[in-house]
Amino acid sequence: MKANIGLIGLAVMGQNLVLNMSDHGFKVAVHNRSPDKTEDFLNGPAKDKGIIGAYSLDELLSSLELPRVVMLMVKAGEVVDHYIEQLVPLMTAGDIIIDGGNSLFTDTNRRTKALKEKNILYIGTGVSGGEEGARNGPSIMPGGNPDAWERVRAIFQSISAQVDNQPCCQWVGDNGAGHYVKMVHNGIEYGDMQLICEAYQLLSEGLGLSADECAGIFAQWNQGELSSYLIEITSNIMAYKDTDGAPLLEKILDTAGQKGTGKWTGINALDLGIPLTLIGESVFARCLSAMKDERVRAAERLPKPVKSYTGDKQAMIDAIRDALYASKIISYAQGFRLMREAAAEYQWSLNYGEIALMWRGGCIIRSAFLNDIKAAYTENPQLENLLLADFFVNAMQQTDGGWRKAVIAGIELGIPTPAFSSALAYYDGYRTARLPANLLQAQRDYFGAHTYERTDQPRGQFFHTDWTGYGGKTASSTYTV
Ligand code: NBP
Repeated sequence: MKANIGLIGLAVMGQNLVLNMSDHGFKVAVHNRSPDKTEDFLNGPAKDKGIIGAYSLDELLSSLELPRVVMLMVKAGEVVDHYIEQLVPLMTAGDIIIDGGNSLFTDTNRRTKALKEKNILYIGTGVSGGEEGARNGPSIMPGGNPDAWERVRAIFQSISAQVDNQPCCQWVGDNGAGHYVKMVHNGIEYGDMQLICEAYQLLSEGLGLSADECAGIFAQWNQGELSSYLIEITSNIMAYKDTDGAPLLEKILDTAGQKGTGKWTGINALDLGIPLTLIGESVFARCLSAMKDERVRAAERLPKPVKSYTGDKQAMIDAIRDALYASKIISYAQGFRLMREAAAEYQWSLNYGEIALMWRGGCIIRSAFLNDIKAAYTENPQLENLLLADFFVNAMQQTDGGWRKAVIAGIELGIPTPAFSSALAYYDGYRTARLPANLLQAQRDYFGAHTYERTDQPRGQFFHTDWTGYGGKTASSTYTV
């Protein structure tokens, strides 16, 4: 019997996806660069599951039913191009290559178009949820050549997470749309994690609460509007004890790593001119944390406010929860706003409600809150910004006071809250009809003759002033600052 799908790359994600497919009744053939890993897999976790081992690409392709589907779960970047180059000469028109790694969406744009010319159908798909998700049901975000979707739909929608009997997997859009949405998902994950870390530092350092007390607070928060996988595991982490009975969390070095998808999201937001401040701050917060030795030296030289919190602790705990919830809303509003811009820029027709549903299960950012986002887009699919949906207008009103109180406490106590406070600055900027950019435009016109529009003249008319009396009357047309 021929296999329904071939998978290349038997590291943690590949192995678990294969086992997941096999459990759902699909016959899978596997290949890995290092043959010993294929052997170990077939004799270990895949034993007696009828999975076919292939030790060359020829062997892999000849074990597949037509049209052939080959999924790559390998290191993103050149390795993907390398496999595509090797596979294409062995394939025939209508065969499908899927890249399930964390590829940059522009690479997926390029690969989809190049393979279309060769009549090979390409899918670039985000797969979220790490090892556990891959094994038991990830969130899957496929995009690429839509002609490939019907052939792989049943496999993807069976192995994905299911919430309310709906698969956390729908077709996202053309070319790199799937990898783009996965990239934004990862950026949002950076933001959610940073927000939780800021709440943790305010609770532990600001209010002097123990790890167990913090664990209890997060467990409680997990019952309400913040209910999510990340809040749940945070509570578990805080309660976890090392062999000596002390909280393990307090012994973990405070330097964060990253693999680049948060940075990609920030770079794309800058390219598209969309404020994505919370994710940007979250990436920078990881960078700052990584400067450990320098921070230790700076801590000895630079004074910290000598103040401790003396107010009502429960009131501040509630304020920190409000700050976390309000900032999270800002982060998702910014992320969805970015996707809206990307859809226009790259000619994708993105379904924002479906995207929220796909993220409800399997992935790291799964949360109850995504249902509220779905509801907002169901009510108005053309919603300009999530913040303008009635539900979120109301949520911002409810949390405004607590959010400001928590940020002020951080400022007074010298505890950094880059995501809480930049989210607040974005919010205050977004809801301000008149910003000081009039002065900015005047400055640009003063030193570079960049011109400005006037409030008392129609939009689109540009004026230049000779501010000093000795400048010329010519406006700049190419020099831009
Ligand atoms: P890795 O990203 O660590 O990739 C390991 C696989 O790539 C192995 O099969 C390895 O073969 C192969 N490979 C490498 Br490395 N260099 C190669 C080369 N030059 N030629 C051929 N094969 C090569 O595995 P992973 O963590 O399972 O992730 C797979 C993909 O899924 C990545 O793109 C990752 O970003 C993405 N992803 C990972 C997670 C996660 O939680 N780990 C979550 C979501 C998405 P070998 O065995 O011979 O070394």
